[in-house]
Amino acid sequence: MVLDKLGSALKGGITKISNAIFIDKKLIDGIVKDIQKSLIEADVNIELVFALSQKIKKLAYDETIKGIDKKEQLVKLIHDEINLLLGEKKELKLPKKASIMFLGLYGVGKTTTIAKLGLYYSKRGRKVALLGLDTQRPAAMDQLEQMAEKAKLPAFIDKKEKDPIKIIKQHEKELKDYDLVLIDTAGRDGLNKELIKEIEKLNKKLKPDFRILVMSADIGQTAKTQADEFQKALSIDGVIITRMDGTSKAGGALTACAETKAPVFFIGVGEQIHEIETFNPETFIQRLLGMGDLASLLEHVKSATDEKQQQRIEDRMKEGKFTLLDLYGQLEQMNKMGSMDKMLGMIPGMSAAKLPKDVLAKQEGKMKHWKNAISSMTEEEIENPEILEKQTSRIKRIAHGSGTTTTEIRELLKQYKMIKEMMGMQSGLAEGKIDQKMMQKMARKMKGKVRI
Ligand SMILES: Nc1nc2c(ncn2[C@@H]2O[C@H](COP(=O)(O)OP(=O)(O)O)[C@@H](O)[C@H]2O)c(=O)[nH]1
Ligand SMILES: [Mg+2]
Repeated sequence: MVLDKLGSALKGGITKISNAIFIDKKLIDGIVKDIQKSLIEADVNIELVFALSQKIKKLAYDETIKGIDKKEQLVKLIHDEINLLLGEKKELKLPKKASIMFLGLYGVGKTTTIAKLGLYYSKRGRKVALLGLDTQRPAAMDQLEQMAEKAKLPAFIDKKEKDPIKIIKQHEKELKDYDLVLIDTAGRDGLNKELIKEIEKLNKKLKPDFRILVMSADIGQTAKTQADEFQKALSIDGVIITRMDGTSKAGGALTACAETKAPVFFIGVGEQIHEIETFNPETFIQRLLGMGDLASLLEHVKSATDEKQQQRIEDRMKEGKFTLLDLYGQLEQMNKMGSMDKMLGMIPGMSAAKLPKDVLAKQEGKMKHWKNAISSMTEEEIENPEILEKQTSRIKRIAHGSGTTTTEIRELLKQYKMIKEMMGMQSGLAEGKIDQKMMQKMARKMKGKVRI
């Protein structure tokens, strides 16, 4: 589908928020960065992107909102803001008998869209006729005729006449038998005076119920200027965006229309005659997220956050069981240079193991990755890291979700095991099971292995 990358960034962000044990600055900064990158890649206006980022950060850093409330509010905020970017849903409400005039520059997909819509509405019980008024391009009438044939619709054209008003007059009577008339007009390279004059003339003669501007998605944010210009010169009722299938700039075109408040009624998603869809921001975002509506998104957050489970982990920590969560806490503390020394200092015999400063610096970067990896784990995995060794698919999932490598996660597990062992020895020491000498011997042995 279009905007795949944007979809996976949003989905990834929401999943990370749902699964995270701590909503900390690093997690949020990472998510915001991913969303920003994909929105900018989709050609969304940079100011809108930064405004969205600021809103996410402001909420995330708000200390007064905690736990699951914060998670829910964050997910809702992302959902609603993306929805706003895409604009409000506005349906094209056709009366029983209607005519629509299509406007647009050369090659934007007017003729194709008219045939697509003709088929769309005839399938829904309308008696549709196509009227060809593009007298500018030599093959325009043939093209409309061929496309009408594909859609099994009548096309009212004149291959020789150069004056569109005369073509209208020729067919005026017959067209009265149809309840939906779709009118193809000529484009130009740009919106010049000649085009405006011609459309005004046709508008006066035909008095169509709707004037719809056709634009191609590959113009991206320029859609805003184009919609504005057409709106100023001739009043338009809405927009159809074609070629949503073939361009990375589709996000730019959609959000630009939302900014100008020009409703997008349909989107063209391919060259084939059936490849047209009504545009509804809510269903569009549901498809981007691949996760139903807002209610089901919030359900997803709830099911990923089991508060009782979280409390249990905390209780067990108090009992002295060493989980990855402990390690996470330790890593939090260790963001400051040298704090690794302090931790080692807590273990008898290890304080002697003075580490060179560059080793510590390197370790800082590694820790950031570990922290991200732990954020991507489930509670079960944090509590029993042993299951990760048994199921390597879990390691892959965590690496993928946290932007780390499986090697880094394996290393984290190795460190966890060693520290756990040391902690065990420490408590053994306290209970008098291990003597100081033996402890120091072990510590020296570990010095080469524990790369912290
Ligand atoms: N991929 C894709 N191509 C489209 C779409 N709509 C139109 N086209 C193609 O765009 C080209 C120009 O279309 P046409 O209808 O002749 O544009 P017009 O000059 O505005 O009438 C044709 O090759 C169409 O097949 C769309 O939604 N997706
Ligand atoms: Mg055409």
